[in-house]
Amino acid sequence: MWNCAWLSLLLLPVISVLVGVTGFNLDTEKPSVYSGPEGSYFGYSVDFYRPNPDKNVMTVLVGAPKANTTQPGIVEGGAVYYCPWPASDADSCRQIPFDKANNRMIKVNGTREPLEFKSHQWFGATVRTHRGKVVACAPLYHWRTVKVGGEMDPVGTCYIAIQNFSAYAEYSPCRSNNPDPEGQGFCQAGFSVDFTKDGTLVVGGPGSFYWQGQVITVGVAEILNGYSLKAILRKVEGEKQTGAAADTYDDSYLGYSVAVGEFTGDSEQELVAGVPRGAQNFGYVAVISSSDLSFIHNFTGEQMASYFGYTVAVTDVNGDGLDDVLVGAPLYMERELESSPREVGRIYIYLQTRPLLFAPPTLLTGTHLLNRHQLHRPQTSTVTAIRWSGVDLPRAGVAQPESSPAREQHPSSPSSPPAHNSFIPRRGASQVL
Ligand SMILES: [Ca+2]
Ligand SMILES: [Ca+2]
Repeated sequence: MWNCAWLSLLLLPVISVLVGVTGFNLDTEKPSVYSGPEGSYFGYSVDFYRPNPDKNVMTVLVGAPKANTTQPGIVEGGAVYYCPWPASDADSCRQIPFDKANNRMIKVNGTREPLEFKSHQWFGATVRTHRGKVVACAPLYHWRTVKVGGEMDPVGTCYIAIQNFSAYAEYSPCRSNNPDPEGQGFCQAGFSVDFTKDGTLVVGGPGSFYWQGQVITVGVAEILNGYSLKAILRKVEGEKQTGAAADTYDDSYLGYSVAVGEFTGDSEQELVAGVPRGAQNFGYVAVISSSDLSFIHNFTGEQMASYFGYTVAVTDVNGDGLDDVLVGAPLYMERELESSPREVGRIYIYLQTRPLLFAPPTLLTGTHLLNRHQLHRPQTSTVTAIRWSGVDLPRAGVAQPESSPAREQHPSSPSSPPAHNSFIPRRGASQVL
C-alpha cells in the first residue's frame, strides 16, 4: 500500500540467478525496512551512499518527492532522506537539508514577485551518489522565465551536496534565456541523473525542444567554482548539451533515463539515454559519445508504446570485463491471446561482445500483471532490481501545458546540430495499441 509509505529493499535475485553473477546482502528473510511520511512517495528513488570511503559503512538515501519540508511557504517540495543501513528501526531516516529556502523573489515594475515555484516540484524524484558527492533533482521545479510578463516553465533543478553534506549548490541548466516549448522551458532537468566514474554529472531533460528532450553533462567542480545563489542564469564552464533536432524528433523524450558505461574500448565512458517515445513510439536507447555528444549506437524497442527506455542501467553482467546494457520496457504487453494482451513489462539485457557490438538481448518478462519492473542502477558488480510490491508505479510524468503546444511554423534552422542517428524499428509502425 502506497499510503503505508514503506520501502522494502527487496533485492530481487532474479537477474543474478539467470546470469550467474554474485549478489550481495540479498537478505529476503530480514530486509531493512524504512518508512517515511504518509503520502510522500517515500521510496520513489533510492541509492546507496558511503559516508567515509575508508570505512565499510553504507547508508541508504531515499527520495520522497511529495514530502513536506521546513522550507517556509513551500507545499510538498519533496525531500531526500538519509537512512542508516541496516535500519535500526523503521523511523531512522532523516531529511537532508539540500535547500532550506523559500522561493527567491524578484522585483518587476516595482513589485516583488516569486522568481521560482518550489511547491510540488518533486525534489527527490531522482537521487544519485558518487563517492562523497550526491545529486538530487526536482524535475517539476518551475520558474517565471525571462519574459516581462513572466510564465511558469517547468525547467527542473538539481542540488549537489559534497564532502558529506557540508556544502550544497544548485544546478538548473535549463533555467536559461531559451524559454517556452520550443526552447528549454519544459526541459524538466533532473528527470534522470547519473555520474560518470570520474564524477561528471549527467542530467536528462526529456521536455526540451518540443519534448525531443536532451542530455546535459557538467563537471561538479565547475558547478561549485564561483557558485552563487544569486546567479539565476548561469552557464557553467565546460557544460555540454545535446541540441534541438528536426521536428520529426518532437515528443520522443530523450533523457527520460540516463546511465553511463564503457562501450568503445577506451577509458572515456559513454552516455546511455532512454528515448521511450522515439522511433515512432517503439522507443529506443542511445549510446552517446561523452566528448561531442554524438549518437553512436541505438537499441530499438520491439513493441509500440511499451516505453522501451523508461529505465536504463549499465553493468558488467557476465563478468567479462565489458559493460552491458539493461533496458526496461514496463508497459510491454504479452500477447499470447491477441484479444487480451497482458501488460507485464519486459527487461532487455544486451551483452557487449566487442566495442559497440552487442549480442541479441536476453529477455526477462514480467510474470505479474501491471507489475512494471523498474531497473535501478546496479551497484558495483551487482545488478539489483527493486520492486514495490503491490504498488502501481507512479511517475512524475513529463509535463505538458494545458493548451496544446503544437509546434508553430518555424523554419528548421540550418545551424541546428545533426539529428539523432536513424533507428530501425523491428516491426512496421502500423501496429497501434
Ligand atoms: Ca569510451
Ligand atoms: Ca559483460
